[in-house]
Amino acid sequence: MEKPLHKNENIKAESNNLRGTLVESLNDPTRGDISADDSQLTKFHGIYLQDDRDERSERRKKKLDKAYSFMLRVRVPGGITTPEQWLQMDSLADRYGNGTMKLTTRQAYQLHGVLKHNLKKTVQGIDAVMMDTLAACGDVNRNVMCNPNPHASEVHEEVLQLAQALSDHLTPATRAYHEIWLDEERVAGGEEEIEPIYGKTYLPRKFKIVIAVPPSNDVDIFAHDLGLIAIVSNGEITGYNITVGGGMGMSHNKPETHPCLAQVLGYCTPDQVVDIAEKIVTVQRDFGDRTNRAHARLKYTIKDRGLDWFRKEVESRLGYPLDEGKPFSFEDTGDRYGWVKGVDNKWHLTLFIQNGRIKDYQDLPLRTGLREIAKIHKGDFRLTCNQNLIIGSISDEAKPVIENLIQEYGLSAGLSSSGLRLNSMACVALPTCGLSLAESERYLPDLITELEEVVEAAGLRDDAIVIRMTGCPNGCARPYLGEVGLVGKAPGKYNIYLGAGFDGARLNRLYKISVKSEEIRSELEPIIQRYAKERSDGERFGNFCVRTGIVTPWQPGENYHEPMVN
Ligand code: SRM
Ligand code: SF4
Repeated sequence: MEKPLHKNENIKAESNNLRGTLVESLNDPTRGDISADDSQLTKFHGIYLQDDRDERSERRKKKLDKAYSFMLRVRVPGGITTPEQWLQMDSLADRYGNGTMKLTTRQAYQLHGVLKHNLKKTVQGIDAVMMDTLAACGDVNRNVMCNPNPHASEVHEEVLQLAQALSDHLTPATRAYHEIWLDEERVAGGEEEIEPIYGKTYLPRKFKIVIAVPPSNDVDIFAHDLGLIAIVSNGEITGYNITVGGGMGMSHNKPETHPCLAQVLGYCTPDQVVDIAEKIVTVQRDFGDRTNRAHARLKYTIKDRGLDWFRKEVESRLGYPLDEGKPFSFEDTGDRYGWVKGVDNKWHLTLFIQNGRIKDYQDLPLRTGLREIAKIHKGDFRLTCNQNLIIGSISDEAKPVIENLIQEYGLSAGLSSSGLRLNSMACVALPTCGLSLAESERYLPDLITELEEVVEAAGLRDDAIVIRMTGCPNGCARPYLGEVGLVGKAPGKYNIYLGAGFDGARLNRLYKISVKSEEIRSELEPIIQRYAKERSDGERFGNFCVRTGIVTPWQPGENYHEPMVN
């Protein structure tokens, strides 16, 4: 018997291309939330219904509704924004949000804490500076990521343009967003609106595209549904390797769910990329599992049917075969910090932003300092794939002025952090994320402070070790590609994963289950000490853990949820 479709499929099919009853829900002044069905649809508009989980139990006791508010995610292909856009996001965060901005692991902005009656004004504010939240979430192609340094070389500039082209091509065609949020008039005449690529039920699940320029793998190409690796010869892009089927998300103790590394599907020329991406999206549209959302990502479509089947299906839609993938190699997944001059003869400064949270901290007026820079800056603000920020395109004359502001507000202090901190990422988790099982963003900085005592004592202060934490197994900070991955299991408890490749090409492996926060240090300390003493020349922490058998690399087919028994 055929399995029934997941209920979200009907919500999409009956939504009239993402309209649903959103207008009614938004206009209902008696409640701070929206209907359950509409809350699935707002995701396609980049908007999530959330509640303040810090307040949940107190409000429950008082028999009050949850403290509802919304998160808005702004799509920024390639992460490049203007100072005007930065200032607007900063101002919207105060006017309608919780006074902070979050730079995400996928080069986007997020605002949290927006009340229902302020949603429309917030979207309109974002639109006023030529940005949008459409398709930042939902079962469609999301923000397209690429290296945020278009001025590192002409190749990087070309890659940014491709990211924008892919993003434009795969944006849903529906006018629902413009009607609902921007008051665009519905076209009269009853002509049916067509979604040429997605159709009425869009994709079975979210879809993510990135482009990498080796040797940097800052986009974490193997974590994404579709990746493109620029193949460069004599300073020019000759084509791209196409990777498919990466993904991080899983559920604890469900062996049928697990992260997957993307695999190389083939190679194509630059002019073929957009069409190939469309064909790959349509294969997933037609064959992805619409009965079970925990099994609906492209990684499972490929796992179930095989890469060869997938290639044939894509090729038959293209009408030509794909060439074989070309050799490539990556070095790291991190950002390059500090000042650098680009081929455009301008200066670019990469700042460390702890977990991407822009706010004024007690000892660091980060948000104020960046606002002051945005007021006078003539270049750009670029969001990296690691939750950091580049103040880009600064002229020789402007550099000392920007540098003065950086010093005045202490914005470069973070750059002298330990190698562990500079290579850390944490997802949002509590209090806004409805799925989190444990703290992440609010806890990782303190854990790193503890671990810094260990790395400093071991003489490893400046060694880059990639550490990533999430509050649940969904993998929003790509923790399964961390040399140290910490994944929330329950309040104050984390699974520890070890041994991912520094180049982002090998997943880590479960090392210990449900370790209490106060015991994480003692679990990691002996391994870090051993690493300091026994590592070979230039050996990375993750590679060391694998070479010495602290963990063995996970192989597809093995249960990712079982720890290695030593
Ligand atoms: Fe994520 C769901 C935050 C990158 C895998 N993610 C969520 C939600 C929306 C929770 C929800 O569904 O109610 C989180 C909102 C928290 C909040 O309060 O803001 C959330 N994800 C984030 C961000 C903001 C984390 C961050 O701290 O930066 C990232 C936003 C990226 C963006 O700008 O688009 C973010 N999420 C990721 C990544 C990393 C990536 O894509 O490179 C992943 C793993 C890669 C992947 O997709 O496989 C990721 N998020 C998930 C999943 C698991 C998907 C799966 O296939 O199982 C969920 C849950 C879901 O979709 O059901 C999820
Ligand atoms: Fe929330 Fe889990 Fe994603 Fe963290 S990993 S933001 S806890 S869904």
